[in-house]
Amino acid sequence: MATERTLSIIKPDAVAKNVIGQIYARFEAAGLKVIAARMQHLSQREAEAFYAVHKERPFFKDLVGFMVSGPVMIQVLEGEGAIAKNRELMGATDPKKADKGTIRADFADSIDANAVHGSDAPETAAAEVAFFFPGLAIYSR
Ligand code: RTP
Ligand code: MG
Repeated sequence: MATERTLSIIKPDAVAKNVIGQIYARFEAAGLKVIAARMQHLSQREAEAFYAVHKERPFFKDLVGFMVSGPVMIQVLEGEGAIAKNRELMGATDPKKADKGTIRADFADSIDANAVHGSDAPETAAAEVAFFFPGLAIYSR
């Protein structure tokens, strides 16, 4: 499998719970390397632009409202099959349906406050990395 990069966000609920380190430890244990990172409190416009693919969905307003409710931790993860690996670590969107031992099963409260975001395909990963880290140095060694 090829080395990939994926965009990960630790959402406001998990930042508020003080579990950034525990989530990073899971990335590291799975062989994913943090090669860029920034804590940021997203503006309404930034959150709407980031989640623009969902703008016609009924949950869009709640999703954006939640994402601007507090600071988030944004990172680029690099590793073998990083996109799928991160999605596996995250677990299902609804924490009630997430497998035991996944980030969402262990740290998320609801489908809205679900602890983490992860890119879902190579095209979205490339676009999402560029959205938050345009032209920024990314340290892979
Ligand atoms: P994410 O994009 O945040 O990594 O989550 P995901 O791929 O697992 O889920 P996605 O379908 O992309 O939805 C984005 C976020 O919107 C909220 N959502 N609510 N009420 C609902 O039916 C519903 N569906 C999705 C979730 O917070 C989800 O993470
Ligand atoms: Mg998604």
